[in-house]
Amino acid sequence: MQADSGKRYRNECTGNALNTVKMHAKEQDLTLFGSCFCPFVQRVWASFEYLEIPYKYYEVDPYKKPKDLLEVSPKGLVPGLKLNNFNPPKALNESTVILEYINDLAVNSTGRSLLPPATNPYALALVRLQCDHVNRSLIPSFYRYLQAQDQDVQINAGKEFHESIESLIELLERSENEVALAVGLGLWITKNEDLGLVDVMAGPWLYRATIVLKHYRGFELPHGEKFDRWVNKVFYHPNFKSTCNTDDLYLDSYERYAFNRPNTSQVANAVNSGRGLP
Ligand SMILES: N[C@@H](CCC(=O)N[C@@H](CS)C(=O)NCC(=O)O)C(=O)O
Repeated sequence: MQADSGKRYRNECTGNALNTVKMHAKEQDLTLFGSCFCPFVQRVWASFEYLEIPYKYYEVDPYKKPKDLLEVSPKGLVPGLKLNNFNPPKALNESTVILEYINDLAVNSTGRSLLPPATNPYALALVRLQCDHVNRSLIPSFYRYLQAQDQDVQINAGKEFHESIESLIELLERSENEVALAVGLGLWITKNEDLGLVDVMAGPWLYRATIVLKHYRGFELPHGEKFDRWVNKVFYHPNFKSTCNTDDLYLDSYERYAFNRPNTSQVANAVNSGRGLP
């Protein structure tokens, strides 16, 4: 059993993510309020890169809740998005809402999209089913597993996380089998090289699972030809990779979850008290 070494979460990006921060330091119409370790931020951040929408990246400490963060995100959670082209500026919060917003902006400007075309409502609905599963099952089970302390609870939580990944695979296969035109279905589809909504929705937790759950819980992602190929396509996609930090940043930042320190975060408190995530 490892011991809690008291490491703190980081507040400065490293590796590829740091290079990307440096390239997005100039004022723009949109400011992304982010924190280097945060998977909810990474969803939006990788999407900004993919959609080719100009933005400024602004690092904040969401646990200190600075005033400028609270102005854009009422609970002081990252990501937040500030819309500087309004006077006075407007703001949005919630990663899924911000994602839909910047995707709509892109459809009307750069022409890029993370989603199937609006002319294919069934394909869109299948992608939304995948994303709903990620939010309501994959993400809560990731934190339950990481925060579980007793060994038998850990074993069960690990099974639950594993099963949640298997259910996601079924939903990915369903879209592949049921939708003829694969545009917008993301990297699961063999010939697709474009990021899709489910890739950015799930990718940040799967990525952290390979580093953090592996280190603290000895977890391995399930293996299978199609799943391995998908996961690699997501992790090595240039727009995902450019928002990844070095492994040490995640190991340090998640130690507080792995030892379930009191008051780690709003997410950790929600998991401990059996409430839905904030
Ligand atoms: N539902 C939110 C969750 C965002 C979230 O929980 N972000 C964490 C960082 S990973 C945070 O800001 N935590 C601050 C806190 O716990 O006070 C979203 O999807 O944007």
